[in-house]
Amino acid sequence: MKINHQLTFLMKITKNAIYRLVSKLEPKARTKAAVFFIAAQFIVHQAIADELKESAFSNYKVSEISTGLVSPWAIAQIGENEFLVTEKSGQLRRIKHGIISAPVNNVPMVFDRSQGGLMDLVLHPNYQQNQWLYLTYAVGYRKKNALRLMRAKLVGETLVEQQVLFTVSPWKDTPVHYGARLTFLSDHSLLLTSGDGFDYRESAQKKDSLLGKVIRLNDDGSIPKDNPFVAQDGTKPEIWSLGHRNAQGIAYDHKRDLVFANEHGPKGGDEINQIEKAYNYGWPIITQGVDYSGALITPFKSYQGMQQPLVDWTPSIAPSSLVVYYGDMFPELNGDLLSTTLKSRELRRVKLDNKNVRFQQSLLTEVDARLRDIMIDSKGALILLTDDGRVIRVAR
Ligand SMILES: [Ca+2]
Repeated sequence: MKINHQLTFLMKITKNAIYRLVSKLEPKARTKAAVFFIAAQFIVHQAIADELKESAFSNYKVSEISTGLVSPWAIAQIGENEFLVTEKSGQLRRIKHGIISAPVNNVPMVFDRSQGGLMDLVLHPNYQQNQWLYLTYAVGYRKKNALRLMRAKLVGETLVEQQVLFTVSPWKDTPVHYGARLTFLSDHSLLLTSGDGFDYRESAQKKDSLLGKVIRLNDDGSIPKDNPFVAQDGTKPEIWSLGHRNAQGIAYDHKRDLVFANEHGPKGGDEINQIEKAYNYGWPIITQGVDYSGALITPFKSYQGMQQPLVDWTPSIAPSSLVVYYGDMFPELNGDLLSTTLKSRELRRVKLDNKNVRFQQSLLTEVDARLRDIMIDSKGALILLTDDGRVIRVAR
């Protein structure tokens, strides 16, 4: 594990420094120094053991809440034992005490093809008072489609008061790389990830295009006045940050007041970025990855004015959603970034030390599934969606 490497490295430096000091001492003092050195080594070894023990994620139970969903994409909790879940082909369903309902009525028609369809589902921070559900989905057809954001209320088994809030422009003719994840910030504005559409990767650097961006809107779809490019001619005022490829996880960390997003790289170069207003995250000018063919995308791995990722995953693990864990059930995970993955069939844990990565760990490999979405339930348990149609609960 990484942490082990760091501490071992530290020990080596300390050891060399001590040898240099000791060699200058009188014989009697050397004996004392040797005793001190052995004690110091013991303390460092103990520190490694403590750190590993303290950080271990164990003593948990994996249970299945439901099975039989078809390509579920997102899940949100609406009651004690009640969830809403999207299926990519266009169904919104309730799950109550594990029982999956018939599709909710009046869900908008979606463009269901390849990576497009009904995608994210997030509750307004004041959902208990206002009942607003936010949904993202692909609209259009093969030659002209786009990512759309809408909100609505679920009354009985029907979506009512539907409002289309936003549609990404320009429209595109590829059914892939939508992004489509949502998170609310503390001021109740929201961030939406918009993918580069695959064939339009150069657009990720263009401020007159909404492809390859993180977008910020107010909860009613209007454009916040403090967005970074509202006053610039020839730019899209919805842009919050640029240079993204296909971000499928975004999370607001309310304790640190930071936003994190993960994104798919090409072959290699998957990333977690800490998202800041107006920052450029580099795609496709900088990346650690190469094209699927193995061809070089760019000669640059760094470039002035472009942010390096907080985490680079080369080879790719295919990150699909992201949360920052806070809860009473698993204190050892508090403040950790938890990223579901498709390709590497694990939950990737990233422990931070301030804004730096302390270590990473692969969790839940025994579930052995492509993990599509994660949420923390009201008790602090982890709720996971698998591509093979299960809702899984990880609890203690
Ligand atoms: Ca990047």
